[in-house]
Amino acid sequence: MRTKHETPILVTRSSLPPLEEYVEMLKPIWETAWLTNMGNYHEELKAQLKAYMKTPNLELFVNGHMALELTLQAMNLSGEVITTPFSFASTTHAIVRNGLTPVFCDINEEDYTLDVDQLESLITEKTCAIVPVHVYGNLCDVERIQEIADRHHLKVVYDAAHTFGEELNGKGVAEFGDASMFSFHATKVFHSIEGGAVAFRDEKLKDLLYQLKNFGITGYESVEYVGANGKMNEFQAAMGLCNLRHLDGEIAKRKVLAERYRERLGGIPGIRLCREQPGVRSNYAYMPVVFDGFSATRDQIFEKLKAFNIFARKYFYPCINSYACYRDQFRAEDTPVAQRIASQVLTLPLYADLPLEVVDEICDIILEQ
Ligand code: T4K
Repeated sequence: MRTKHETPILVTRSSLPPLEEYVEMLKPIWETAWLTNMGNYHEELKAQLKAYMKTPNLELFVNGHMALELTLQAMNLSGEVITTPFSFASTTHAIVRNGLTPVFCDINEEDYTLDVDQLESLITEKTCAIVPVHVYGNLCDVERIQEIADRHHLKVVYDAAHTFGEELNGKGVAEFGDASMFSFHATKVFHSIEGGAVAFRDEKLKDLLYQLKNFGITGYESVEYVGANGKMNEFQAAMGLCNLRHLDGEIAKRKVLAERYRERLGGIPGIRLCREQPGVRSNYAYMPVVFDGFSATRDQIFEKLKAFNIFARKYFYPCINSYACYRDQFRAEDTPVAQRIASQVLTLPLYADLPLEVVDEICDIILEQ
């Protein structure tokens, strides 16, 4: 007889370095009393991440959202931006908060990233950029997106929040498009408590991004831009440095769990898993499962798991073009695949220290009638 977990099993659980390791990192902060505003750890983390992510240009931010919002600001865009409704709120909010107009493109059935077959039909003379999302760590069709963007002279800014450390045929994911934003939130494969970064192609953005995250200050007596406060502090950077040391081991543990989910749930009629992408070194960020014609609906499975104190999440439901804050501005029916997948998808618990037996238990609960 299966029993309810005493402590809830949540969709994820932050990875933490050994406490002593982090405490050791705090000592220099106490000695110097330098807590934020681009301190030593900030610079050290930036250098290490450039190497890890194989990217020459990178700026750190207080969180992924500010990284995206300020990158769009730095590009000085105006008009329409084509994006996906199947993402976290941040993607579209970053566009709208820059005074830009989102235009929603539907997603494909295979990996839930932008449907590139529809993309070009949405381009108008007002389009200035494309903001695709490598959702769940699934890479977009970067080649076709770039080819379309080049033909229409559009910027491409990837929301790569879920894609830290991934590679396509040995190429770091940070190398695609004009810029890519990464989230280092506590719930991510790699985190700095809160945090984020943007990798970018045009070296000229370097100073501008640095200034925009510091109120637009360009010198002791000059403020040239209407910037924001997007700085990563030293406590965040110290956590990032610690976590980076353990990252490869964390990803390896996630891989074992993700493979077990695939083994147990793959090939079951009515259950769809994302297609594994050839040439991609995955970070196993999320475990999305689509219930389409299964004996139970997504919502029934969600409740079934909840009865055992297991909390999967409906990432990303509802679609952004159905949010109350965007009421009457968009037609959710224009992106039918996104609407459908959002109503069928459940992201199952996946984190490095999740016991393999719990993965089996989750699969048993899903599969038993
Ligand atoms: N673009 C995309 C595609 C994104 O997914 C995100 C963030 C962004 C942009 C923006 O990046 P950031 O500005 O956040 O860096 C969570 C995260 O807060 C958010 O970062 C993430 N996406 C989103 C997908 O998930 P919630 O509202 O679901 O978080 P919450 O508090 O319900 O936490 C989820 C689970 O994580 C909890 O059940 C337990 C675990 N958890 C949570 C926290 C806060 C921990 O283990 N430790 C923790 O400290 O948004």
